[in-house]
Amino acid sequence: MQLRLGARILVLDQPRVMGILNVTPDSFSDGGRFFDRDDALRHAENMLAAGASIIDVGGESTRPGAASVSAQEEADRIIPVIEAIARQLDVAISVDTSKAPVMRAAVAAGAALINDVYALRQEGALEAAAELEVAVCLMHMQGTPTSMQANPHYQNVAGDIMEFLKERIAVCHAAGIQSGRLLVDPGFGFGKTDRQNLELLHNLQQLSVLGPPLLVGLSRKRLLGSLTGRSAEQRVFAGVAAAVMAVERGARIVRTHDVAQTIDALRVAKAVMEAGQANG
Ligand code: PT1
Repeated sequence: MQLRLGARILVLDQPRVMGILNVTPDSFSDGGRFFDRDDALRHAENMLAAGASIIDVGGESTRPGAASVSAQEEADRIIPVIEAIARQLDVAISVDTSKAPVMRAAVAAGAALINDVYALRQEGALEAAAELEVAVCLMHMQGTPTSMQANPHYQNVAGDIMEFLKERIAVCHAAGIQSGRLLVDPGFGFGKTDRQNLELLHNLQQLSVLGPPLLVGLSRKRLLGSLTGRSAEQRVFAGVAAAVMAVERGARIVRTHDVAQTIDALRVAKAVMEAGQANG
C-alpha cells in the first residue's frame, strides 16, 4: 500500500505520522503559537526531524464551535507557510482546507495532499481536487464545526460512516479521482459524542474494507479530556494510547500535534504487530 504525494511515494506498510501545523490565531490546543511564518517553518522542521512524513498546514480551525474564515483570510495565513516549507524542507505538505480557491493556491504553493474535513462537499472542491491531480483525504463529519456537537445521531456509528465514505469515494471516482489518490478518515470528534467516538475507535477495523488507506486524528481532542480530566496540552499520553489502538485496528496515518511521542509508540506497535507474521 502506497500513496503518491507529488514527487514522493509514501509507503504505508508501516504506520506514518502527519504532523499538525496550525496557522490560526484561535487554534484549540496551541493557541496560534505558529502564526508567524518563521515560527511555523521552525515547527515544521522540528516535526520533520522527529519523523513526520507529512506536514498538515491549516488556516481555519474546525474544532467544535469554531467560527469560519474567508478564503482570502485562510489563504493569507497558510500560503506563505506552505511556500516556505516547500522551498526549505524535504517533506510532503498537506493542506487542511475545504475551500476550492484555497486548495488551488495551496497546491500551486507546493501542497501534494488536500485534507478536507467536508470530503469535497463544498462548492467547487470536487472539481478543484480532480483538476489538481493531488492526493485527497475524505473525512466524515456530521453537521458543521459550529453546530456538530449539538445532537449527533447515528443508527450505527461505524456503519453510517462507512456508507458516507463509500458514497464520497464513488463521487470521487465519477469525477475522475482514482482510489490510488484517496485516503479516508472517520473524523473523530466531528459530530460524535464521547460514546460514539469510543465505539467508532473500537470498530475502526471495519473501515479497512473501503479500500483507501485510513487516516485518523485523535490528538488532544475533547474525548481524551473527558477520559482523563486533562487540558488539551496535557492529553499527549492519552493521544498516544489512542493512536496505538487506531493503528492496531488498521489506521495507516496518524494526524498528531505530538510527533516524536507518537512515532516512538507506533514503532512499538509495528514491531508487536509484525511479530505475529514473522517466520522466525
Ligand atoms: C481530523 C482532523 C482534521 N481534525 C483530518 N483532518 C481536526 N483529516 C482538523 C475535539 O473533539 O481528525 N482528521 N483537521 C481538528 N478538529 C477537531 C475536532 C479538534 C474535534 C478537536 C475536536 O476536541
